[in-house]
Order: sequence, then structure tokens, then C-alpha cells
Amino acid sequence: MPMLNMSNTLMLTPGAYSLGRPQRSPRDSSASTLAPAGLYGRTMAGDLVRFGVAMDADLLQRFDEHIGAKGYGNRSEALRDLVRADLVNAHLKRDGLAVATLTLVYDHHVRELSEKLTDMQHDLGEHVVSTLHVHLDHDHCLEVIVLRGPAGLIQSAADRLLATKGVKHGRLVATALPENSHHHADDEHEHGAR
Ligand code: NI
Repeated sequence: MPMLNMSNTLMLTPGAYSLGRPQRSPRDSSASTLAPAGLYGRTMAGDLVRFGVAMDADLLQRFDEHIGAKGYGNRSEALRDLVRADLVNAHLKRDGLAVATLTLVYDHHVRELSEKLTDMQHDLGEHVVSTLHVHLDHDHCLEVIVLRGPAGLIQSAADRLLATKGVKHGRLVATALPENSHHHADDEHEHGAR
């Protein structure tokens, strides 16, 4: 059975494609003595679970080249980041709590634009966490607005700000707090206030 070195937590076991519960590696004896089999379905954060993945060799080679170019040292961290990104996307799609930055570039000579943008942010109340303003050049201002709130509300607020006349371009980058990026239905711990 070909395996990566021990520093890589992804074991390749071609042909063994498991759709069931993740299995602990038999080599990971410390983990298996700490956690009886019945706990596998509700592992706590920090538990390391090894699982086998079967993948087309060409696809895997392209993946390795891709993550190597991005600077990943091993497949495991790249896979973990992919999983986290997908969980964050799902969280945002179901209108979960988002934290976001909205970057705007606008022409401050446009009549009352600065006031309008400020008014819109005041209307958003607690959803505006902070604003950074940079005078880019004689004509242009850059504003970075840190937002927090339900994903849908943050998106529509960003759309309105970006659509305001005189705003030249910008972009919303939304993500989620790590503890809000997945469900905790079975968890025994409580989260603090949102
Ligand atoms: Ni300015």
C-alpha cells in the first residue's frame, strides 16, 4: 500500500474508496487508544483523522502541480483549505454570519458622494465595524469598509454601495468566522454571542 511520508496526514490507498465514516489510521495508535470506536462520528476539533482517497493519477498530478505552485508543502494542508473554503461558501449561501471587507474606489469630486457613502454606512449601524479611508490622488479616494452580519444583508449593502454613482470600482470579500463555518448540532460546547 503506497503511502506518503508521516508528515503528510493524507494516506493514498488506491482502490480503497471509503464513503463511510472516516477511519483512523492503524498506524496512529495513540489516537486509537484515546478515542474508542463509538466516538468517530463526533470527533472534537483538534483530533486528527486519517482517511484514504482514491484519485485518478492525472488529476492528482495536476493537483500536486497546482498546490505546489501555490506554495503548499503537502497535500493535506491544501485539502484542508479546500474543505474549509467550501464550508465557508455553504455557510454564506445559507445566510450565515459573514465578516467582510468592501473595497471602494470613488471620485470625491462627484457631488455629495462622500456624504452619501457615509450616510449609507451610518444606516448600516452595527454592521459597519470599521472604515479605512485613503486619499489616493487628487481625484480619488479608496475606502475599505469592514462589515459583519448576515451574508445576504452584507451582500446587498455592498451592492448598493458599489452601485452608487461616482463609485468607480470595488469588490466585496466575504468570509466566515471559523467556528461559524460548520454546524455544531452534536457539539457539547457553547459559542459566545455572535
Ligand atoms: Ni479621500
